[in-house]
Amino acid sequence: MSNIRLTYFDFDGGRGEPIRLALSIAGIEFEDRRITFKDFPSLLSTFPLGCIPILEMDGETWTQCNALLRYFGKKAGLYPEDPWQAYLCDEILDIMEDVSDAIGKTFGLEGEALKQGREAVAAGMFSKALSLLDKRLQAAGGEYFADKQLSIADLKVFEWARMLGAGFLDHVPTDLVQQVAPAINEHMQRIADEPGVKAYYEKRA
Ligand SMILES: N[C@@H](CCC(=O)N[C@@H](CS)C(=O)NCC(=O)O)C(=O)O
Repeated sequence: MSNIRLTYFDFDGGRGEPIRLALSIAGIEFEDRRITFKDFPSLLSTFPLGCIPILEMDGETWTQCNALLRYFGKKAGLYPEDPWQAYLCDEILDIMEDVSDAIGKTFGLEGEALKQGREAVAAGMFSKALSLLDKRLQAAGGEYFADKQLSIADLKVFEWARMLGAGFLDHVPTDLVQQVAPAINEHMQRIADEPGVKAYYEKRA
């Protein structure tokens, strides 16, 4: 019986999914608590900062997706030891936080406001981030973002690109990644074939 419980929304993406993936690759058992968007408001007061993911472990509740991802990423051998390579990995994680913040502002919008908001994010922050990610990937050798091997930066970008392609976000073109950053599209397909990633999704299916 695991003493780790991760709480996040019930979809395979966002800030929670890379942590699920890192836990799985590290071989750490955890309870995957998934909550619906509908139930979120009634549970809000139980989250220390009113947001998720949260992770319960050893009788305490822990927050901050990137800190959690780094912690379990280190256990999984998915975080560089070299300080510069670690920076390259961290920069990507924080770019993805800016991306999450930008799209987060569109949740709750409806109708034309949602459409306009989403289109602005797609043409703005999403496209800017994709261009920068593309540039960083090429500079790192084209295969992985840091250390010439799989790291949590690859997992984080992979989850986002995968979610965009799946059409999870209304009004964001599903071919945005292909259009703006072909190298990130190829990266997504390659990371999907990494043994630990493949094993996780085979188990989920
Ligand atoms: N700094 C936090 C941000 C977490 C966050 O904003 N989570 C979103 C979901 S991806 C959330 O709970 N949003 C609902 C809200 O803030 O009301 C982290 O890194 O974990």
